[in-house]
Amino acid sequence: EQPTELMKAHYTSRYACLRPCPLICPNQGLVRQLAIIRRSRELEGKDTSALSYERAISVVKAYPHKLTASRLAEVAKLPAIGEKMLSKITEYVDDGEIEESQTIAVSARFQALSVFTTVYGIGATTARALFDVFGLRTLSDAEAHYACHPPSPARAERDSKIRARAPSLGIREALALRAELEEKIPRAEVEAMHAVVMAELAALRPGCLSTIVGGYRRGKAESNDVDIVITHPTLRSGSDQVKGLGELLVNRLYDRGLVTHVMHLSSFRSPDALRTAHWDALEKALIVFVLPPPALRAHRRLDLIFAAPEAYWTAITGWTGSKMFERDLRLYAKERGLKFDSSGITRRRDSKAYIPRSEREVFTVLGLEWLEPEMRNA
Ligand code: DCP
Ligand code: MG
Repeated sequence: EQPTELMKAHYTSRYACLRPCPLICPNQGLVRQLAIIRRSRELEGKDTSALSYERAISVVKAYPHKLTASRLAEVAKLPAIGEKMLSKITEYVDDGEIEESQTIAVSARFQALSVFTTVYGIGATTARALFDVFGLRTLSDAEAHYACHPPSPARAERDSKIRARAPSLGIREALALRAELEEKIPRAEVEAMHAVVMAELAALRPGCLSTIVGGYRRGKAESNDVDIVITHPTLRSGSDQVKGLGELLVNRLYDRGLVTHVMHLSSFRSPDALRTAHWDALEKALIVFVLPPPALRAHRRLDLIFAAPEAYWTAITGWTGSKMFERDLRLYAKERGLKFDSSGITRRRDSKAYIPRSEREVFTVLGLEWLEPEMRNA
């Protein structure tokens, strides 16, 4: 892939939301090696270090040239590239690999923690407890463990509050579905899922608008889940209508056998609902979906986000990602006296709300140059 003029003009920017960043960059090998270290830091609960790696990776992804020894002096001056990061990058340029990445990748601990966290509901902290406290090493260890350890009362209590007929996805169910939920979803299937959901929604409420967001919108060939932002021109924000629509749709999908589990429904933030700080006031349904026959009916993770028309375009920008793009978008807005999240843009000093009527307007209000979703892979 040829780096674009746009990439060459902006790759030194401090904010990921200003750096055009393609899905595949000229330095994918380096990105892969740094990502192993980043993931290891995350699994070990070293969040500050993980974020340093994530920032550096994002800067490398936007770098428009193949990295060679003669370019290291320039790379040293890029944002987020400190001494330690530069020495890793130098190691890669010299040897074609990073020793620490190799050591981590083959370690039993990294492999076990990585596998444990592929189970929905098992985060880094739980994974470490399984490894350190219970001495578990494999998925069958985990299965045996959870067969005789019921979920915590707090978790069971939260699950019982979900306002849906479908059962929640406990650890045991997540373990049983793990192989399918781990499969990547090709674009054609993402589109088929979207079509089915919108047809069911149209039967409940004709005239809804929707956009498939997340990695699909950024051009990924395969996704881990499907994210869809939904609105209706007559929905009033602040009323219970948006909430009602999410609930109605999930229950209808469940009755038709298209939803098997509900992990989360509502805009209420439960402490362990998501593993990261990313949240907003929008109504969300995080569910497990299966296509109707004659499709293969593999279980897929599906996130539905419901927004009033005023919040539709910020919801689309906020859920298109990437995560790094979103993080810096919020920081960039803050720097300019604004507050961005998926539910809207407000001015900090007097809480004045801006109502963008397109995604381009979201960018204009924030003072950002337009970036195609395919270039938001920071
Ligand atoms: N998002 C975010 N922070 C989170 C979770 C989500 O900013 N912690 C936003 C940015 C993400 C989008 O929502 O791109 C969708 O999140 P996903 O976790 O579904 O990630 P992707 O869709 O980007 O990739 P994939 O689903 O293929 O893993
Ligand atoms: Mg996604």
